Amino acid sequence: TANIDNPRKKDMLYSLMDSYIKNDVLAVQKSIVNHVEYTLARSRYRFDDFEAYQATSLSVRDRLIESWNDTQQYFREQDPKRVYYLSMEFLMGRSLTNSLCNLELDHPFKEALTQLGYDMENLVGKERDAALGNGGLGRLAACFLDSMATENLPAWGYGIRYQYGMFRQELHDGFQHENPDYWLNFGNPWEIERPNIAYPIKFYGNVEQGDDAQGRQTFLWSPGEEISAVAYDTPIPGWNTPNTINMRLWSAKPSREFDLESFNTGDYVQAILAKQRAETISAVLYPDDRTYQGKELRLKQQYFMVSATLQDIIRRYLVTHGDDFNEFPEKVALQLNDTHPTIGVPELMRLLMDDHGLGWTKSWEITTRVFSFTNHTVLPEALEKWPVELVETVLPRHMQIIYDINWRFTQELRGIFGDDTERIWRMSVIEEGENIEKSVRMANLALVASHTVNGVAAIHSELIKTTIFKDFYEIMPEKFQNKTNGVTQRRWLAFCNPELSELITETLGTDAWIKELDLLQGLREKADDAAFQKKWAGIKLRNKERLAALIKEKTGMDVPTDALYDVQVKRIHEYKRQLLNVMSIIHRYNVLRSMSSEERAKEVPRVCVIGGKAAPGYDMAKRIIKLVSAVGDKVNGDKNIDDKLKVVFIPDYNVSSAEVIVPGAELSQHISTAGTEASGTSNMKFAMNGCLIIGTMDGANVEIAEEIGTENMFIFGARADQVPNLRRERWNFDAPGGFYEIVNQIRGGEFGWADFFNPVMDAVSSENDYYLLANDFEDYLRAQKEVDIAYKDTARWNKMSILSVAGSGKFSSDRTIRQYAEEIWDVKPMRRPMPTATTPPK
Ligand code: IMP
Ligand code: B1N
Repeated sequence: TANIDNPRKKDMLYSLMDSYIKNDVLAVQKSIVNHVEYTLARSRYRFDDFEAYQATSLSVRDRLIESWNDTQQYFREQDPKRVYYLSMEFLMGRSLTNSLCNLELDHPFKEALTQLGYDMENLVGKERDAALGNGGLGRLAACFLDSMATENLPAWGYGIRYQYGMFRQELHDGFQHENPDYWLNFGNPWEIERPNIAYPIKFYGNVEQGDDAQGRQTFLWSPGEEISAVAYDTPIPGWNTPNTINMRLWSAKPSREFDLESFNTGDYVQAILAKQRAETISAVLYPDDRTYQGKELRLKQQYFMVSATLQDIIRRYLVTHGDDFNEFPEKVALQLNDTHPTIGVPELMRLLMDDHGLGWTKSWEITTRVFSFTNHTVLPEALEKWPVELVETVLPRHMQIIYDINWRFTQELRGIFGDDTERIWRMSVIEEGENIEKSVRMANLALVASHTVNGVAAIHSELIKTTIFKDFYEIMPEKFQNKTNGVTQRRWLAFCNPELSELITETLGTDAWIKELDLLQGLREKADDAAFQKKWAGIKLRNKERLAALIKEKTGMDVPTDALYDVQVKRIHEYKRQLLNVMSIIHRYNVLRSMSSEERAKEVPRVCVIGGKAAPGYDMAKRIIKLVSAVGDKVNGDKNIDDKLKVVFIPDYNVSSAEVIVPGAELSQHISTAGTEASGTSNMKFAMNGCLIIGTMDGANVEIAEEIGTENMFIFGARADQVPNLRRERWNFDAPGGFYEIVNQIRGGEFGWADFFNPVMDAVSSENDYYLLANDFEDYLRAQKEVDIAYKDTARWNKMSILSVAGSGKFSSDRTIRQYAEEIWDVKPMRRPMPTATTPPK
């Protein structure tokens, strides 16, 4: 900064960097070869594909950094209100194609590499996925970053730089095995380490109360452990904008200052080793999706993330505002991605009160004006509850603050409800009672402290008002909003399906849909056009060939391309009902076997693809994976069905394989029990790529049906409002004979492993059938039959496919983000001006 204050020096520095790096083919080649030689220290005459990938990425990163620096500089000058998206997960996937295409540099880079003798597609395949997330929630955060950059919002993503991302799934004999994903092994060219941006993070110890000179109470937290959070930045470019925003991930390092005495008194080597253990905090992503485990390390991770983040945000604020916090809520919006970062509420209170000397009232006013909270599930097993004893041990000062927040809140409740203790007991941030462990309900804490809470699809946002948050809705209805999820059409259509993307651009006469997805409506008028349909189908066929190649690569299996590609890829979970899918596959198999070969010849051939990971401790989900494989083993080897049915389990489903699977699918399954899937986002991706949906009226399916029309989907099953009753009546529900026939087939060992599958069958038998498979089974088969009928009518199918794409405009995360910005954050777009070569930055 000393240089910036001196105008002569500033001019001199500016002249050293005359303008942005050039992007002609020769300049690109020079920068790649420079990185080969000077960064990787390889010979420019000899570097392999992986090194070419690294050097290419680094030269893309150089360009990102220019744009990033100028965007951040501009924001610093203008000091707009910023939004901070706090998330324990960012499922980014690969960056090379995305960055190049967002910067619109894909052509010169491709040409540059071709001339050097490298194939871009090959290099792209060398990149490891950044899999710092479990599934939908983490991928949503990644799509949001892309949209926030594209919409020019002054936004930041904050999270953890896990050394081990989501495990890599392998199947051995049909059983899932988890392998560590040490994704940083060969370096990560997209990140910038910031050793200077580091904050102390404290744990354990005790709090001493005292008085200051003015006689105010003071709280001195003497921690038992202190570590350091170091920043790693990943630039996030927008599309068709000069803005590049930042994702800042924290990595745990031993702190330097703390604990020096133990080095002098005790065993030096032991002291070093003890410090080294600090790094375990950011070591590994918890691979549990929607089940909360109550592990101490997870609580420490959550606190680690929010404490570093809030210290960073306050530091940034203080630079321009001095020690005056009055404007803080006009400059800062904090979005909690589920309750995972909710310990940030007492942390902000602590920082304002104990570190910056504000009183309770002022601190609470600020806190409640900056936080808002997104709920992603109504499944009770996902609601976070931390044992008070644990919080007291790990974060003693925070436990005091939580008690204080709750004391004031329950006082308020008593004012409203008098002695309706039952209700106050339910709404309390602290859960206590006979035979239950006293614990902190994080959702209640988030609700009390946030100005807004939102669900992620219309049906889900209604449901939370009548179920998990009913009591809160009754006294604070104004806090409740809906923000239907979306996905970025850049990654999930424009870049992963280039042929379709080109046809869309050609047809609409503009590529503006890449930013304004509603323009896809313009495809409607082409839905019946035979020539257009032919092009459309041709593109799908080539995408199916890519998918078939992926299946071959991952499983060794050959699948025909003239079959209907039927896909269900998502985390394996009972509520998502992969089992229902498997049972209908068995039904199809039975029908095919019972037919004469003439009858069979008329049947639509199907390739049924299932993929997804089971949480390592989720026994039932793992058994379901084995069942898919067992059914595949039997069906795929059966010579009596004339190859009319293939069953494939694609191992290690992740973002980069989704980018091939989604464009190649023709039918995709989103068949959760109504009322259980908060939104779903892959349903949107499939619809956008011309894949038809078979699904229940759950999550965002409901709105997809509104947009593209139920006649263009295959809807079945109980509706959410019927589910509670159906559950109560399970015991006297007379399941269709066909359902139990299949249960008995599995129990009888037709697919082997009979004993192993028994618990799975028990879980769907009579009154145990919590997810109502038996109830929805027949209607599901009916919908499947309609799929076959529609598929035989090629013109009709193609029309439905075109109309799916035409109707998917609503599901752009750009739309979602605009709504968050306007209706929750009050953050305005701020596009930086393009620099000119002659004017140095102010
Ligand atoms: P959904 O649950 O089907 O809506 O999928 C959410 C999104 O998460 C997918 O479209 C993928 O982009 C991403 N994802 C990546 N890996 C996984 C996984 O193992 N399970 C589920 N989703 C994943
Ligand atoms: O969040 C997605 C939704 O589209 C899905 O419907 C929803 O199931 C998913 C604890 C979760 N809900 N809850 C989680 C993930 C990790 C974890 O540790 C819960 N994920 C969802 C995006 O809104």
